[in-house]
Amino acid sequence: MAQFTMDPGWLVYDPSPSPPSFVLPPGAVDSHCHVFGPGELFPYAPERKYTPCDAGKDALFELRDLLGFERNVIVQATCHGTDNAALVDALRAAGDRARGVASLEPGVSDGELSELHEAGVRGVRFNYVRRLVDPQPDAYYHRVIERIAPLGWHVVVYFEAADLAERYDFFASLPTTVLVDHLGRPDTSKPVDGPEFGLFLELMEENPNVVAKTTGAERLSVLGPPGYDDFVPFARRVVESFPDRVLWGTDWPHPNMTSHMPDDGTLVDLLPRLAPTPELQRRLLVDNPTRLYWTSR
Ligand code: 0GY
Repeated sequence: MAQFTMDPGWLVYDPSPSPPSFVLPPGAVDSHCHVFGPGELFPYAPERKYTPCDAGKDALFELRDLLGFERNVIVQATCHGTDNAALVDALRAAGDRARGVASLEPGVSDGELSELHEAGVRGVRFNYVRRLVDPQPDAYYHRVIERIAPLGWHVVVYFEAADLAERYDFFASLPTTVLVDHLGRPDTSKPVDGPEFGLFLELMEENPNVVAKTTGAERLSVLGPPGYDDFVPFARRVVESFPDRVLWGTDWPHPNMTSHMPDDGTLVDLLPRLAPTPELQRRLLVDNPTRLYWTSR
């Protein structure tokens, strides 16, 4: 049986987050969270760049219920490589209450693809963050897209803001919905109206198939909790400009945090500042994720 020890200094998720004061609308979806292991049952990938603490499906479902979400979108994390077994196990256990985003190689078999689809996977993730993975040439990702296109899945991309200029044309060329993790990781010490975030807003303006996750307050804020005040204007700008093309999620169990471990209840309590009206909240938390994950094929 494989034994894993989490990395020295790894911050473990908060085992007892506060129940939020903000009451989520009925049908709310946590659109970005992960499961890690447990390593004994679902070994971490040999090529991984970090070894996390175990954070299995039961803890995720407990958090879902405590915070008041109805459903989860579980995103394959790089510590599991392209072995999606822990993800599939969590999706099967959740039934219709979860959908998934997988990591795939172009050589994935038809059998594995249909198993993933049947379990609830509706997207594939391309991760360009070098501390997490070694990015591949564009041709590799095009080959993956050819494999998933018949299933009607979308593509999730994760990249650093400084790398957007280099990837812009590739992202703009993709034929699927392109869902961007963590607002494209803006530097929140820079102005929301500045050129760096301007390029991300331009990507959204020019490409109606680009959708943003307004996630990552805890990793992008320099000012930190409880207010994450420097993150708020970035998320709010995107929510107000593109109300039908935004999602939100906790990012539990918050891999690779070094500054602090957030209280997930505090993160939920940020929502009225990111989406200040009940209408915007409903689109962000219910309508948009339901359309993308529960009404597609
Ligand atoms: C996130 C963020 C991170 C990690 C991963 O797949 C991953 O390992 O996405 C990160 O370290 O920024 O969304 O979970």
